[in-house]
Amino acid sequence: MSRLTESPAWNTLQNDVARIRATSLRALFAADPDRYPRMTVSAGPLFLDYSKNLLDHETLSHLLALAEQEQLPQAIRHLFNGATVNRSEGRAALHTALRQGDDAPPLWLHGQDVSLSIHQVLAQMTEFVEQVHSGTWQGYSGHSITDVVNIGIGGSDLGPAAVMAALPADWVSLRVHYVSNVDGAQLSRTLKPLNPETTLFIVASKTFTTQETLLNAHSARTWFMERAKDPAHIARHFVALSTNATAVAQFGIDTRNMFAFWDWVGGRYSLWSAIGLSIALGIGMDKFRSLLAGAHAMDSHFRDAPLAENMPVLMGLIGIWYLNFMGAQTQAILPYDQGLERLVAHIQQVSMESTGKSVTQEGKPVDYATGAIIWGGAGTNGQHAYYQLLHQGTFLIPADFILPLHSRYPLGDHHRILSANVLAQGEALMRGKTAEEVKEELAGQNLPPEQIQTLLPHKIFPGNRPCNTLLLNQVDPYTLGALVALYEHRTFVQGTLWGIDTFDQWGVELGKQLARTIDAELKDHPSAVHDPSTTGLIERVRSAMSPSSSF
Ligand code: G6Q
Repeated sequence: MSRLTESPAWNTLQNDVARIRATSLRALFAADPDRYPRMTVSAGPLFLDYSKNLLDHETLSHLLALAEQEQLPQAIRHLFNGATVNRSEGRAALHTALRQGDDAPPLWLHGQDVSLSIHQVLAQMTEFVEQVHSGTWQGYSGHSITDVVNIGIGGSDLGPAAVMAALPADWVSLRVHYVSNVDGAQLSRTLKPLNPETTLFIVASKTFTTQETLLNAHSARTWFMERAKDPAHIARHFVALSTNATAVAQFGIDTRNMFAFWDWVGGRYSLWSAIGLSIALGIGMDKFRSLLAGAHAMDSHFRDAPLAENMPVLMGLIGIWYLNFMGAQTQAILPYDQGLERLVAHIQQVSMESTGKSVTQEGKPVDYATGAIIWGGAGTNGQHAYYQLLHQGTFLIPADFILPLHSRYPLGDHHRILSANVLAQGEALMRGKTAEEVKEELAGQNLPPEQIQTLLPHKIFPGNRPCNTLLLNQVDPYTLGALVALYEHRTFVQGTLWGIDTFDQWGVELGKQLARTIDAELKDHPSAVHDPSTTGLIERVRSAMSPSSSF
């Protein structure tokens, strides 16, 4: 047993489980006519209904007590003040400072005013975006830029790509493409229709050492040079977003064309920094600032609202309730907005890379679950695919439904029907359908009793399956900023209560290390010792690469 699992607040919650298992959402709603108004909360442009969760007011107060016991309010203050919350890497995590706006007071970190540096880079971005949009920044043949290719991976790709996918195409003044995968297919297919004279490459890499990004950037440069010929033209077509000026210069990008950020910006929390340049080029600096302002609205709410009315806190605690006490392992994110589909992958990274840890900040093994498996996709598509398992499967899967109240693409009855579907799914998961209800329904269809008996078990829906419903007015940069920041802070709440390092990611290292070894073997014949399976597979891959291969 650890300090956390032996603690009074944890024990109280464990004792709540039997009471909650013995009741049902139907019963909880019947017992409290005010359950819906009491279990809704607004934050900035977002509204959350969390009343369809498997908990009562007592459980909620016990979860809040756990948050107090684990000193969440202090942790939030530390996060905003620039304390070294990422202890294993000895860093602050100051993504909140990136979105404070122009009137932000100085924020000192290691003798440097972070606010000042942020504003300098924002000013540099503003000037650059203005030059590209006005056509003052021209390609090597004197034409304006029409296409931007962001080359980056993980945190240097997912956030910006998710934001751009969410926003309406007619807001975008340049075509923005994202290349992340080292699979050459992605770069080749992206470059095929592009004109090098009017294409700008953004090499986005915090470290500027990431194998995939550097290889894609080198291949993009080769493609460009085959057409532009003169290396002097690179300066008009390649810019870098990085913390590593030396490596940027070594790659051959003029550091005057580099937009800096800092080690206190975590990769998956970096879309608000220079890493957002592709967004700013796509939608303009004003809308990029609006994205920052939306995130700032959520930051202010998270920092200032009491825990019991704090949206990220409540969502984080509810997630902990399911994972640590009710036996859930996964969490579905289900936006009812096609443009938000890529947001699922971004939230997945923010959450799973941040909380997929099994030791505490002090390096002690945990004896409780951490890091839910995050997955999902856009509704209504999922309803015709994996929702079957949500409704009648054997796992408890809490779901977050996300619905914009107004569509960016109003078209006949589409949005009303989309909305009806998401509301129906929440209700169906919660209510289910009892044996009596099924019998009555089947009897109404005049089916013979034996057929009713056969069908009955298949048509019962156990119900009692929880969800949150998040409403937003419409998808715009401000709302999106708030939505992404909500999930960032929800993740921080969970990481804090689990006592883990939310901001490191050592788990990605081993695969990278081994890939380098195996790549050397694929090139120059094996030397390292592997298990028989890996050795056998290396052999097959290597022989398939030999020119004489018929594999
Ligand atoms: C995010 C992770 C990871 C990172 C990528 C790209 O928090 O650290 O996803 O963003 O590995 O790293 P670079 O930006 O350094 O290329």
